[in-house]
Amino acid sequence: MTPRKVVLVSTETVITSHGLRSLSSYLKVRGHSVRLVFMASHLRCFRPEAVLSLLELCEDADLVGISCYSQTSAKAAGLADALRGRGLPVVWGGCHASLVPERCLEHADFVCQGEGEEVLLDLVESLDDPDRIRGIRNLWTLGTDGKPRGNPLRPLLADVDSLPPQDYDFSTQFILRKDRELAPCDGTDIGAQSYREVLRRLGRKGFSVTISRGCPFACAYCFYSDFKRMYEGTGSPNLRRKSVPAAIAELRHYKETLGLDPDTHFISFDDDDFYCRPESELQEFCRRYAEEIGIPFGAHAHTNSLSEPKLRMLLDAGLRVATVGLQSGSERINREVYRRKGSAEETLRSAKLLRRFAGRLIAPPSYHVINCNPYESEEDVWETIRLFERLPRPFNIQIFQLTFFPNSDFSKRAIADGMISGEEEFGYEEHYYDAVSFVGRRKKYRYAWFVLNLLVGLHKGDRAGAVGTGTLRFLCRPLVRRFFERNSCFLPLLKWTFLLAYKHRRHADIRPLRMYYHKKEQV
Ligand code: B12
Repeated sequence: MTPRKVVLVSTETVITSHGLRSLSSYLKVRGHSVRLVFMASHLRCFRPEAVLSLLELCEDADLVGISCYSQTSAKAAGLADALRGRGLPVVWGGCHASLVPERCLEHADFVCQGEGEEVLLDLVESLDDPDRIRGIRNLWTLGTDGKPRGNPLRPLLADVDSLPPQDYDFSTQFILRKDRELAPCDGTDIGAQSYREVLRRLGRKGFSVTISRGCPFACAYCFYSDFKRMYEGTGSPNLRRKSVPAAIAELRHYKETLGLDPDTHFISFDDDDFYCRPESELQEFCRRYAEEIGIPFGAHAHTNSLSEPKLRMLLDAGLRVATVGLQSGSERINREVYRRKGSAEETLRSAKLLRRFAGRLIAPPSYHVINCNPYESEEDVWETIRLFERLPRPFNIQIFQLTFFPNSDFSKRAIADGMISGEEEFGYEEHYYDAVSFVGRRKKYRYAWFVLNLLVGLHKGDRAGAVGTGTLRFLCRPLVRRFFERNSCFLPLLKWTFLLAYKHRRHADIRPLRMYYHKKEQV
């Protein structure tokens, strides 16, 4: 097989890119040469110099792959057009391409739907044979009639242990500097996005990784529920966990090749629910992690998976930051709208459990909450606010505005239910921290949504996120609520208060990281 030159480009604003790094390694171990390009920029569209710089880098490529989430899909489309303008064949993949393959095919020669390793390899190895390309499963191409044509999906890889570690060979990686020019990656750029505030304050370097694929749940607002539906009938397993030996071997690989050090680094496990492994498996993982890796870490949990035995094991292994998906204080919204298991009482149980072990964490537990959901009644929003009052302090609240993704089941349902009118209200091109944009766009209960947004950050002592507890109590008074609800002309006042308070919010109260592996604290 002729070795091919492939360039893989990400338009995401962070350079974690687990998917793209995995694709790159998969091709490299099969003898192809790959360059990874991170077009990380917060601008709404790329500067012409940046596009030119990419075109230069791709000059001799046999194939260019583009990856993005829906957020930067417009930028990805622009790059794909420019690359094709130079006669370069372009394949587009990732969750956005999986949701709207026909739309992406307007800008690319091929679109990969779903998991990409085997698909990309098949494509790279069939570049001279259009007939073979047309038969590649998961691939969308234009038929001879000029209409988009998608092949059936192959089952998901069952053996995730066989995947090589993600590609962190900086000598073949490039990053956009100052929004203008591509420069070689120097390794200082890897980071754990999920805990960046914690890391900044600790002065530690982050590293993000996942040791599973998929999620045991299928919450309606997450792309993963669409992904599960797409793969129905293909005989694919839902959640694929790396075995303990394979996970540890991969972590050791990163530790050795990237010089990750327990004294200076922190690992962010990006798995949707790190606690979902069976207890015996988690115990084995934790034992080996403490012995062989020993780097403090953070991990996400679903309230249903969090249990005392699991939490103890993880703390002994080095868990120091815990994040938990709470989403809404309203059981109705969690169950009927988000299709999430778990009641408010279970959330409180998990919160109490975390509170008991708080001394072993370096930051208070962090709860994730979704705001600006048009399905909520105003009372549902206040119920979430009231739930915060019942959670044991201190804790940290992170608020994400509800985003609808194009062609997802959830957005179709919301349109059919009359909750949103169309794509102009989806908000997927915005950052889901951008409260002002979402509240303005959705309009429904601007007052309640603003108050909830004000609660982002640390809840401790007399603080309730970005405001004091006294201010919160004042804002929740029925008279004040009624005043703002009736006199919407005063809402901009609240918006500016929010912007100011948000700017000065304190995002976590962090203790210096203790050398837990020298001195094990007792709880
Ligand atoms: C880990 C994670 C993060 C991490 C790391 C992200 C990263 N780039 O690695 C962090 C915390 C940084 C993050 C951030 C965000 N995230 Co996020 N994240 C996830 C999570 C939990 C797992 C993603 C993952 O690593 N999957 C495993 C890898 C292997 O899969 P993959 O990336 O999809 O790649 C495979 C295929 O898609 C395909 N593929 C991908 N690219 C390409 C390219 C080519 C050419 C081909 C052929 C194939 C191909 O092959 C890959 C390998 O099989 C998912 C939820 C989930 N369960 O999927 C959400 C998810 C991906 N995130 C989401 C969102 C919205 C975001 C943000 C935009 C949120 C925001 N800020 O507003 C940011 C974007 C980052 C940025 N600013 O650019 C959405 C995306 C939905 C959508 N339609 O776009 C998801 C699906 C969650 C949800 N709400 O539904 N995220």
